[in-house]
Amino acid sequence: MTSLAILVIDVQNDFCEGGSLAVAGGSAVATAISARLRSADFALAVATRDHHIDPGAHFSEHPDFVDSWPAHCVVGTGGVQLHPNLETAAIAAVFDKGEFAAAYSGFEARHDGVGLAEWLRERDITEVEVVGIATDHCVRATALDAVANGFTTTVRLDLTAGVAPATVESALEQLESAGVHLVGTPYQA
Ligand code: VGL
Repeated sequence: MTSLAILVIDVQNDFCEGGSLAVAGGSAVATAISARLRSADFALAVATRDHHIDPGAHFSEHPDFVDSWPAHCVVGTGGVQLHPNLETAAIAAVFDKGEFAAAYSGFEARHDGVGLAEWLRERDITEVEVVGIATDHCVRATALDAVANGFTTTVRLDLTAGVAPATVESALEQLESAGVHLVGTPYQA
């Protein structure tokens, strides 16, 4: 399993209970991911963060919760920080995305100027396990990009939380037809 990286997607205060765009089950998923990260059953783990400064129409005062959202994960606020239930000891690097435009995929994120795909390839990673928030948005987009970048890709549904049942359902169909392995049962609030 030494070629496996765990990608912890957007487990941030604003996406968990009490945050500005709270996803039901977010803080429980953070705890469950921490247990996964304590196993030694992977080569490395990274985290991504939504990291907004002025992402334009991604924020709205009248959000549709599909393409526009309440302000969230704004740089300089507590909401952008990783949730305290997420143990970060095993996380090798944090990748940030979305400063000036919507960025759902972790593959749009950068760490010290290096994109995620390049960073993983430099470390001989060939397989990824995607976990985090939200199943129907950033987890979905990250897993689709992982496959498109040639990584063998699994989403651990028991380590994800989704915004809405209808979009989770269509996300799972999309992931399956893209060749993403789906493991576990989605968290239901
Ligand atoms: C996300 C909605 C808006 C996510 C980000 O992390 O899945 N969802 N921005």
